[in-house]
Parts: sequence; C-alpha cells; structure tokens
Amino acid sequence: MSDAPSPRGAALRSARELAQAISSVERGGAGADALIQEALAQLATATGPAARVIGVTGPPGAGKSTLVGALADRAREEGRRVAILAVDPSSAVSGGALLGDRVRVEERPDDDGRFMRSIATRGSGRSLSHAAAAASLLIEAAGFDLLFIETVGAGQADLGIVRLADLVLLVEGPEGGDEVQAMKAGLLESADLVVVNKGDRPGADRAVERLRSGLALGADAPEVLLTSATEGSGVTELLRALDAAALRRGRGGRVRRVAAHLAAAVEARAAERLRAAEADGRLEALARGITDGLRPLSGAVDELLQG
Ligand SMILES: Nc1nc2c(ncn2[C@@H]2O[C@H](COP(=O)(O)OP(=O)(O)OP(=O)(O)O)[C@@H](O)[C@H]2O)c(=O)[nH]1
Ligand SMILES: [Mg+2]
Repeated sequence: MSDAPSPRGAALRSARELAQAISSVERGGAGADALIQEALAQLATATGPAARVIGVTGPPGAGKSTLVGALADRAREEGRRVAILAVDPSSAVSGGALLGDRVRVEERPDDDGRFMRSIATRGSGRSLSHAAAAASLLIEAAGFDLLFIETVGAGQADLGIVRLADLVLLVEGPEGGDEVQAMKAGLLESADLVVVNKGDRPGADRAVERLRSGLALGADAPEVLLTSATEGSGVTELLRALDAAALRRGRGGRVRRVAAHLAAAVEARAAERLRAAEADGRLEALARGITDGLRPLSGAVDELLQG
C-alpha cells in the first residue's frame, strides 16, 4: 500500500520515535513540553487538512476496540493514515496497563500508516486528558489523518476526550438504551453518533429502535447505526457517517486540541502550585489570615495561583 507524502510528518518519522515521544508526554516534564512545542511549530506551518479526531466511548465490553479496529482497517484500505489511542483510566489506580489485553487490534509493524498505542499516566501527576491532548498533537504532527481515541465509558477521562475530539461516537451493546448508565454520565448528550454494535446478536434491532425513540426527544439528535464489528457489517456505513458528521458538525479541529492541551496545562500548573503551597505551609498561613478576617479570600486565591 503506498501513500502520497503527507504535508505533515517531518518531526517524528518513525512509529518508534512517535511511541517514545508519547511515553515522554505520559511522564510529563520539560522534555515533554519541548516535544509538544516542536509538534506545534511544525503544525503551524503545515499545509493540508488537519487530522480528524474521533472519541470512542461506551460501556465496558460493548465492542469499542473491535469496532475501532474494523474502522481503522477500512480507512486504511482507502489509503488514510490511521492512529488509535486507547486511554486507560484503570492504570491510574492499579499501576498496570490493563489495556494491554483490551486492545484487540493487531499491531502491524510493516505498515507505517497505522499506529496504535495505549496511554496511562501511572501516577505521574499529569492528568489523562492532558496526556491524551498532548499525544493527539504528536500523532497529528506525525502525519496521521484519522485518530480514534478509545475510553471506557465512565468518568473523568471521557469528559476530557469529549473536550479533545472533533466528534464523539458512543458504542452500545445490544442491550443499549435499557440502562441509563450512558445517560447518567452525560455521554449520550455529548455523542455526535451512536452505534449499536453486536448487531449479530438478538435484540440489537430493538436497541436501535429504543435509542432512536429516546434520542428523538432532543433537537439535533445523533444518528443511531447498527454494526457487527466481528462480522464486519455496517462498518463502511459507519465510517461514511463519521466522515459526514465531521463535515456537518466537526468542532474546530486542531484549535480544539490545542485548547484542550492548554486547559489541561493550566489545571496541572494550578495543582502543582497548590501542592507546593500545602507543602511549605503557605496554604495554612493564608487560611489562618482569612479565618482571622485579616485578608479576603479572593486575594489569597490569586496569591496561590501566582505561586
Ligand atoms: N458477537 C459479537 N461480539 C463482538 C462484537 N464486537 C466485539 N465483540 C466481542 O465482545 C468482546 C468485547 O469486545 P471489545 O472490543 O474488547 O470491547 P470494548 O468495548 O473495547 O471493551 P473494553 O475496552 O473492555 O471496555 C470481545 O469478546 C469481542 O470479540 C460483535 O459485533 N459481535
Ligand atoms: Mg476496549
């Protein structure tokens, strides 16, 4: 398979270099910031379209990884350069990379148009959405056209991905729409497209109907499609629908990713300053001053943020 030379892609030539750069942003620190700056400088002068970033979320076991693998295969057949980033919130707690067994896509070392990686922060203090935003910029600078970011459908990491992605795809199983899990997490509202996967299983058609009628209440309701990732049905249609949705309501492309990174960097800086103030007693001293009525709260906040 031969690809036309990409207008992006000079800074990180090989998958190995890209993987090392992503490891560096997982760890954080000055080296990571320099890599991101380099990627940004390169992107600022790049010609051609920005990468398309699709966040993929949904309940555990719905078939997200299998479906993303199938979508990636299809996009690859069209000559697009495809990357997959699996965001692993569990390892923040367990210290291990559970996604190792979760990722169900074969690595293809002979294909430089395909890149796959799971990221975790392993207690580096850097938030997952910070690492994901940085990694997405590195992947874009390495010349990939399409990036899928998979998260397990629960909690903070997903909200970070929503902030980062151009489009959010919610993957449900055949029981989808019964449980309010996705709705509770606010995922259904943030989805641009919903897919009921495991269409080869009984009940999948009814899940589509349930979701469609549930979503019809809202204005601008996302489309609901049906796939079987293992049998390959509906995958081409889903890729087409994602492309169409990105054109219709893509949310700002690269600027969005830079904004997500910037927001995460500010959060990280503020958290760092707060930790330092806690450690050296300034937090307590300020709190004492406020308690005694000697200083206003807002002034103390400014002082802490300035470090
Ligand atoms: N019958 C059927 N099984 C599927 C389909 N897609 C995925 N599976 C199976 O469902 C199981 C879970 O698939 P994954 O792709 O790992 O699901 P996931 O949503 O990524 O799971 P987590 O990352 O653990 O949340 C695997 O055993 C898959 O083979 C499908 O379309 N039909
Ligand atoms: Mg998975």
